[in-house]
Amino acid sequence: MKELRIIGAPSDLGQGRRGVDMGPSAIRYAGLREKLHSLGCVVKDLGNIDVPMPEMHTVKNEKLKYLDEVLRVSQDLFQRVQSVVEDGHIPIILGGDHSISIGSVAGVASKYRNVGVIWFDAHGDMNTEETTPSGNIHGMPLAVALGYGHQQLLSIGGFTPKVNPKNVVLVGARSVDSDEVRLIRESGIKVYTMAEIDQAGMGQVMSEAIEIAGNGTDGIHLSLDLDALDPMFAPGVGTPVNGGVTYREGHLAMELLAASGRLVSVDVVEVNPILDNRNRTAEMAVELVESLFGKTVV
Ligand code: B3U
Ligand code: MN
Ligand code: MN
Repeated sequence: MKELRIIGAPSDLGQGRRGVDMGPSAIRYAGLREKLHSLGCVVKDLGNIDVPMPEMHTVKNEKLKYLDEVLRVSQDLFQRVQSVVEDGHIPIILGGDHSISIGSVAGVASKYRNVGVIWFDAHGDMNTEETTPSGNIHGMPLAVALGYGHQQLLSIGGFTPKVNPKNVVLVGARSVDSDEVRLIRESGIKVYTMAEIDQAGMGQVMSEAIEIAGNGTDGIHLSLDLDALDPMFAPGVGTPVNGGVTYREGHLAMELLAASGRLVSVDVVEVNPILDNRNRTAEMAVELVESLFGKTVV
């Protein structure tokens, strides 16, 4: 079995509120390494990358807040993730806000040139500087992976696009901006909204998602935004949206991905301990990752 490598990316540069920079600590405190070890995984924690604090920098472009700093973080994370996948291991990247996936997807795709992506999220993360209502880069990483957005963000890793839309699936969407919808439609990615999960069931949705992200690809990258889950189960996120994935649906999704045997890397993002209820969201994140790496009942 492949070995696991934990990399912390404590960045909150990509969104409006402080707190997600503490995500990696909260997830470690919830016992990530120990629990994966108990499952029989060989896992090493590589520590955190260095991330500048927003207070020490100014916003130069209201449509791309902290662009220079996000670029630096992305470049650093790209290199770390690339070296883990080059060694043949599976990186578990702990955010931080979702802008960190610009670097992690670049790193994974540098080895697995034809990687499929399952993007678990309440949001589309398909904004660009033209469509963003907030200027927050955490609303843009899926667009960047697909080759849309600011040139400097696209150039992380030295190639664009990172992924082919025919192997990209967004699961759990229920809050998409009016101008963001156009790019989602145009891009040709597959979207499973909450309505579709309700209709078909998470089992069916994930079987299809794995088929799409896995079909002819070198593996599957999971980008797990905890706000995909219902705030009842994951209250500690920056932008909670009602009507999300339940505890049981979340676990089923991870179990089906585990069973596929196709996972090559995972991001765990948007855990905000300040907004959390006794570290419940970080604990939820750890439980989901346990299911993702093979935890079963019997
Ligand atoms: N789509 C909005 C809000 C948002 C995106 N991602 C999160 N929130 N977590 C935006 O600002 O782009
Ligand atoms: Mn997101
Ligand atoms: Mn989100």
